[in-house]
Amino acid sequence: MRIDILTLFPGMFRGPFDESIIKRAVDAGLVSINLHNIRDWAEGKHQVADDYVYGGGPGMVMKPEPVFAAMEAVLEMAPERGPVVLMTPAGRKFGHGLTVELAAAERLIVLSGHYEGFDARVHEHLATHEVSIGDYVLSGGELPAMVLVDAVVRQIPGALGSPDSVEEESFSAGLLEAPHYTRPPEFRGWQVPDVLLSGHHAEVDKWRRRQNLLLTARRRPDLLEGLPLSNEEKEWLSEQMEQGF
Ligand code: 6GU
Repeated sequence: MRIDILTLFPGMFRGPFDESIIKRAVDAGLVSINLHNIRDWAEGKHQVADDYVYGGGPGMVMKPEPVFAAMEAVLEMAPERGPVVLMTPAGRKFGHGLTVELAAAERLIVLSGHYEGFDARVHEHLATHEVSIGDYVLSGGELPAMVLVDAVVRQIPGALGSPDSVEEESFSAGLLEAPHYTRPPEFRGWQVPDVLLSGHHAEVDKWRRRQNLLLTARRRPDLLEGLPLSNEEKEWLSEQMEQGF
């Protein structure tokens, strides 16, 4: 997969992308991540990329010309085509479904705005998707772009150490994930649950599944709607709920 990111602040991405799973996926040749500074396509001695808002109001907006020029140049850099995702707090809320959709693409282009965002013509004529990462305002689309790219890259087959890891992760099963423990078996008097030390894989799986159900019912009951639970699980869960969890 080829990922291109258009931003005024390519330096912000370097730390997060040079560590851990993203770095491993890049080093393994599973994905290439290409950062492009929109300012490189801005004209004039000062390469100005932003301007005042028509009609008045606070803040600055990113001018269309450098963004369109950057996009056209970046498209020419490789033959593949794919989604163009514009990060904006007014976008559709990012979630697992879109992560999987984007991870299936051969190419992904991400537009990260700053200031008050992009001129509306960028939204209308360059973006295929407008995406927000949640109901809070950030200073720019850079951190959201990193969030999106991280979520997408870990879905690429082979990006995680173990092939089971993606499948096992909470949102793939639609549930929040059970707590994990490591050694020692007792720490400051707090015990690791016996079942995890037992070596009975079937029992461990059952315990984890039930912990997942319980945690989800407590914290995110909305996620349980429409999930295929067995009758046994439904009964067990309603028992727990009757006992006030
Ligand atoms: Cl995508 N951009 C900005 N600036 N703020 C956000 C966001 C995006 N998603 C949540 N807050």
